[in-house]
Formats: sequence, C-alpha cells, structure tokens
Amino acid sequence: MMNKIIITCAITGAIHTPSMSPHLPITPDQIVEEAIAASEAGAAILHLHARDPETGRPDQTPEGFGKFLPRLKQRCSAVINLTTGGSPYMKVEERVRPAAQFKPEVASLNMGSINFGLYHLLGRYKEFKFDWERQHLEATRDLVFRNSFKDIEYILATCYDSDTRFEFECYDIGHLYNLAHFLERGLVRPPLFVQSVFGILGGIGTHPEDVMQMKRTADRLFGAQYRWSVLGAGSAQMRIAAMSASMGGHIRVGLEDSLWGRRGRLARSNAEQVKLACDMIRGLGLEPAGADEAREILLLKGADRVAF
Ligand code: KMH
Ligand code: ZN
Repeated sequence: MMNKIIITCAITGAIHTPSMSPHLPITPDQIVEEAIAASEAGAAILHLHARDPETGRPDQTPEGFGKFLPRLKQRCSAVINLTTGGSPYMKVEERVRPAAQFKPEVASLNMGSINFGLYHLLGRYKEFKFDWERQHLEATRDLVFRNSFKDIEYILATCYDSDTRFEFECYDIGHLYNLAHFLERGLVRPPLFVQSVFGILGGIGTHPEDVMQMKRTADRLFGAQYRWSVLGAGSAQMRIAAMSASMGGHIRVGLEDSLWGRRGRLARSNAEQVKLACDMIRGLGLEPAGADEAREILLLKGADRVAF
C-alpha cells in the first residue's frame, strides 16, 4: 500500500457561494452526479455537505443529506464521509445530526476553534445571485468557528456507537496537539486520519515550510499511528497536494476548498480536479488508491455498516 495515495474529493462544502462558480453543485441531483463522476475519476473518499436546492445555502438537516445519500450508495462504492463541520455559523448540536443519523464510515472532526475569514473574497465578486451570499462572506470578519474541547467530546461521544472513524481536520499546529490530547485520553483510535488544512484565513498558510512544519509535528506526536492527508485552499490546492503525494501522504481536492482547475481557469467539475490529481500522482510513479484500498489503509468498518 506504500505507493497508494488516497484522494478525497470534497464536492460542495460551505465556503463557496453559488455566484462564485456556475459549476458548484447545489441540488441533490447535482451533488449525486458530481460525486459519482469524482469517484469514477479516481476519488476513493467523498466528503459531503448538503445545500438548500433553491438558494444554495448550506443545509445541515439530515433531510437534506437524505436526498442524495441512498442514491450515491446505490451507484458507487466510494467511502462516504459526512461533515460535522457544517458551516462555521452553525452550532455543534446541529452540525453532528447527519453523522449521528446516517452513521457513515467517516465523518469530519474539526480539531480546534479558529477565525474563519471569507470576507476577503468579497472584492472579487461584484454581483451576487442571492441575498445571503454577501452577508455570509461579510459576517466572517467577526466569526469564530467554534470547536471547543467540549464540542469535540460531544461529537466523539455522539458517534461512538456508530464505529464511524474521523477525518481530523487540523488548521494549525495547535490542532495537532489537541488531537494528541484526545489520543492520550483514549478517546480517538489509531490509525488517525489527519487532514491538514492549509490556506484558510485564520489558520496556517500555504508555504512549503508550513506544510513541512505540520508534517514534522504530526510525525513527532503520532509516529506510525497516523495517516497524513492535506488540503490546500484556493489556488494552492494542487501545489500542496503534490508536496504531500511526493512524501507518501494522501490528498484532498474538490470544489469545497478550491474552485480552480488549470491555472487561472475555473474547474468545470469536481472530476476535473480529481483527474488533475491522478495525473500528478501517476507522474510521481504512484497510484491513486481504490475505495477498498482506502478502507484497508484507514481500517474503516465497511459500506455495509452505514445507516443509509
Ligand atoms: N472546507 C474545509 C476547510 C468540515 O466539513 O468539517 C473545512 C471542512 C470542515 O471541510
Ligand atoms: Zn467540509
């Protein structure tokens, strides 16, 4: 498995708004088609959020997820990973509900509180289709994405009986130490799937030194007990992915975190980014992992043990 790289594709997320790209999937049909195409292109894991099909606003109701999860399961064998981050505006009780109900193989778990700035994107867009979009970006000037120790404990306890494993999202070095704290308390189980997040305004940057510092710290804290993955926000996406893959790490792409395809051009689909990632991985003499290989690498419970 040493030469197998897990590609996670995060299909829509809660960062970008509909006016930023006509290719951002919004409706359940669009989410299904984008996710299937991404899996066919080589994504082993699909990281999923839901949106209101009328307005594109992030929607964390189990009903919203229920509109696409059974269809996805029927049509592809990729590992389904449900967000417990939702949108940074939501409370933890609301955020955990889809994972609690559907008991996926993987759920995200954000490992600390950060400022979550999106207001700097406002300057790039003159017009918005929906009223909520401008407000969604502007209000992040005063937004803390809250993930206190109690919040993290709450998500771990809520998902405990489901045997769901986690994508531990770490936006800064301190979040690795938070994860080490939970490991020490025996509340999380190795192998830890650490998703290092680079380039969110409020978290660590995208300089190669930042990537190396995250990796060195995770190596020191977790040794053989973790599997490393990275995501770079915005135009840093593929550069950061290439750094990780060249060191044997896993990667995450998708329109949740970057709307970009080849230099300066909007990606037309999630699958386009996955294909770019596959080309990069093969160019390094490595191979994208299949879904079952990802299950083996991360010791997942299997698609037959989810509740959708
Ligand atoms: N878009 C990522 C930077 C979550 O869903 O839990 C954050 C994320 C959070 O994926
Ligand atoms: Zn997400």
